[in-house]
Amino acid sequence: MKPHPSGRPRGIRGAAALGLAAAGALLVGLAATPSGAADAAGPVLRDLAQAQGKYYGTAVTASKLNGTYADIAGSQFNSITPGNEMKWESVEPSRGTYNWSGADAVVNFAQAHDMEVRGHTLVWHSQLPGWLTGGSWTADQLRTLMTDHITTEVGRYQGKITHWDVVNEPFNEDGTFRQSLWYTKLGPSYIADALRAARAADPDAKLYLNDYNTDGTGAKSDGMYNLVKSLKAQGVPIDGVGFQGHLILGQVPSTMKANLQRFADLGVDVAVTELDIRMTLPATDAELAQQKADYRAVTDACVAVSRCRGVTVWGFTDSDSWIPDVFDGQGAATPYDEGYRPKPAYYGIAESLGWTGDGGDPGDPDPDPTTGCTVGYTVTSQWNTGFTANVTVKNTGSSPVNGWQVAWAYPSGQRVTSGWNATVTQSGAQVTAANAPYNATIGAGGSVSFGFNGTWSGATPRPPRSPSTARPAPRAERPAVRLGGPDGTPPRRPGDRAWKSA
Ligand code: 9MR
Repeated sequence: MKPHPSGRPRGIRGAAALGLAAAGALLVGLAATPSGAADAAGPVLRDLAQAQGKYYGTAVTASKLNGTYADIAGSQFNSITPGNEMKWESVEPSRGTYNWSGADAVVNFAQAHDMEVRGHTLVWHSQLPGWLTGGSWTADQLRTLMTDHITTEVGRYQGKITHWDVVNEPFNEDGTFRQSLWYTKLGPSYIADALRAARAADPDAKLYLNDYNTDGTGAKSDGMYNLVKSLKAQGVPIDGVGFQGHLILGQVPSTMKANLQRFADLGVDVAVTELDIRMTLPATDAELAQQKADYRAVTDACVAVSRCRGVTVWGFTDSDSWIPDVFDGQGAATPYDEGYRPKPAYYGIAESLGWTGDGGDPGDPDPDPTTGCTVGYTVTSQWNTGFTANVTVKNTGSSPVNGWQVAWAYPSGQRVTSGWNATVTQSGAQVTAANAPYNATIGAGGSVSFGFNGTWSGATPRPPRSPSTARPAPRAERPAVRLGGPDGTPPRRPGDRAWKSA
């Protein structure tokens, strides 16, 4: 079994969790949900990043934060950025009328999953409400509107947002200031004013400037560098610089690490804030392999710079990426495909963060990202002190599985006495069923069944949570199944379903 970085398989962490984990040389993560598949056998980016003293983050769409999308966001990432929900047009579509629903949803999700939040973004030239861009304001009025907006939004989330992108994309490609609404009316001082207002509203949040095409050295990066240097010299509160990282396949700037380091040397933190790496569709194996190398190179740059706080991908799945809408014929820019299967890029990130398993290269035996399973558990007969159960495991992935395990907990004293068609063992509450030699292989779409006898008696309280779930468990680790309905006992009537996939 492939150990979780912490030394335990994640699939069996929850007290009543039933997960499938791989066994033998061919390690295939099977679980009741596709995200569990990645969890059971593969790397966990947030844990790997944390071990490096970094975070790994993702941008999300608040309205999609349920099901598998939420499972992956909450289990793989420990920082979150709302893709659009904190932008001015989202939070104040008409003057004085606020809508915090999307922003609140992201912050609440983050708190429930022990994630940092990158607030994005307070002062930008884009996605501003029409009432603001269409108004005719004096410089004083506009400055007050800007600082009031910052005070309101940063104040609302005070203490809940780790990093704010206070000013977004202030530069032209040649390193001069962008002629935005803000710059043309207020001049460059709008940046210092914005930072001061943000500091006053939340003294603990780290305040960032953020831009694209500043990832490597060059004129635009020089513009940002000179600005940060001058803000620091004036004592303006600036804590960090975000490098968006909207990159093209095969074009990670060779100067990226040196560029991050020179900003760090100015005395600010740095972060890669919106990483995606686009390619011409359809994606070929060679392109996906290059993308893996590219994701690895960007993550390597962050790992190598101690003041790099972390990396955020701009959407973790190709189904939630802005690229196809904006770049004709381009896409496949994120680490998961549209079906939420990890791509080679995901393994490139993991390897950069110290993971040493196999994955994502041609010829790697595992983990085939197109794995998944359903598990059915039925008590076929039951009497005063005993029961017989049957378990069916179906491989819903597109590749055969060679070697499997099913693991679950019996929290209320049930004991397995003998099994067939699998080696069923129990240690305390934990039960593990491993394939027999003759049913190790489950073809794509195929199933195997095994059974066992067990004993039970006495009270049957609801399964407790494992103490190891002190931080809120990602959904994929929560009980995928429930034993015998709400009280955790095998069902009373022969033939009842003891549990079903969540
Ligand atoms: O991902 C965002 C997309 O859904 C919006 O349509 C778009 C509008 O400009 O903004 C996208 O996010 C941008 C981010 O806020 C700032 N950097 C560039 C990102 C991609 O456009």
